[in-house]
Amino acid sequence: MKAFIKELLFLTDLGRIIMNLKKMVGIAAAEEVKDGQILGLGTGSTTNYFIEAIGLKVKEEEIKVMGIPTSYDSFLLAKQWNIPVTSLDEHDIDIAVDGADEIDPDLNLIKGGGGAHTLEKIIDYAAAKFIVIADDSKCVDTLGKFPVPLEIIPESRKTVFSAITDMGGIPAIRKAERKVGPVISDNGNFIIDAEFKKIDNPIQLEKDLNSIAGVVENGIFSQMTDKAIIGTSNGIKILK
Ligand code: ABF
Repeated sequence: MKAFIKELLFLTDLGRIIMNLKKMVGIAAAEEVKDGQILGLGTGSTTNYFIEAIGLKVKEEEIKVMGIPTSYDSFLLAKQWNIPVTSLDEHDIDIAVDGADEIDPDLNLIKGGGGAHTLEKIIDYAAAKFIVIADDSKCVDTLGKFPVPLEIIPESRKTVFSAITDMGGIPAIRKAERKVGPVISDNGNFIIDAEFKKIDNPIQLEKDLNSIAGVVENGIFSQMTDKAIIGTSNGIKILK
C-alpha cells in the first residue's frame, strides 16, 4: 500500500486518474473469479492489477485458482503473487482477463501494444469467457487510430510489408526503446505495426492479415470478447 501511495505522488493528475481506473477494473474483474477456476492471465499494466488482485485473493481468501499466462511478464507476476501456473495442455480456461489498446462498440479490439498478442489470442480465444478490462481512453467509435501490431517471421519482412501496403496499410518495424535493434517477441519474431487509420471491417482485416505468408498473428481480436469492464470517472461501465 505504501509503495502504491509513493507511486501516485510521482504521477501527473491525468496519469493518476488513468492508473486508478486501471486498478478499479482489475479489481472488478477479480471479483468475478470463483474458487477452483482456471484463469487466462493477460498482459499489460491494466491486467497487472487483475493479477495482483487474484494474488491477494489467493493469499487472504485462500481461494484455489490456476493461471495460464499470456507472456513472460504475466508468468513472472503470477509467480511473484504465488498464483500456481499451468498450461493449455493440462487445463481448459474458465475466464481470461486481458487489456486492450482500442475497443469498438461491438467489442472488437486492437491488442499487441506490448507485443504479446499471439499468445494472448491463443489464450483469450480458448477461454470459455473472455473479459477485456480497460480505462475509457481505450474506447473508440472505429478501430484504427492505434496501428495494428503483427508478429512476423523475420525473413518475411519485405514480402509482408509489400502485402500490407497493397492492402492500404503503412507498415513499420517496431524498434526497441533504450536498446539497438527491433523488438523481438517472446517467440523470437519481429513485431511490426501497420497503420490503417480507419478499419471499417475488423473481422475481414483480421482474416486478411493472417493470410499473408510470414504473419504469425495480428492484433485484431474481432467478435471474441464476451464482456468489457471499462473504468470511467463515474465508475465502472459494463459493455456486452
Ligand atoms: C496487452 O496490453 C495488450 O494486448 C495491449 O496491447 C496492452 C494494453 O496495455 P495497458 O493495459 O498497459 O494499457 O493487454
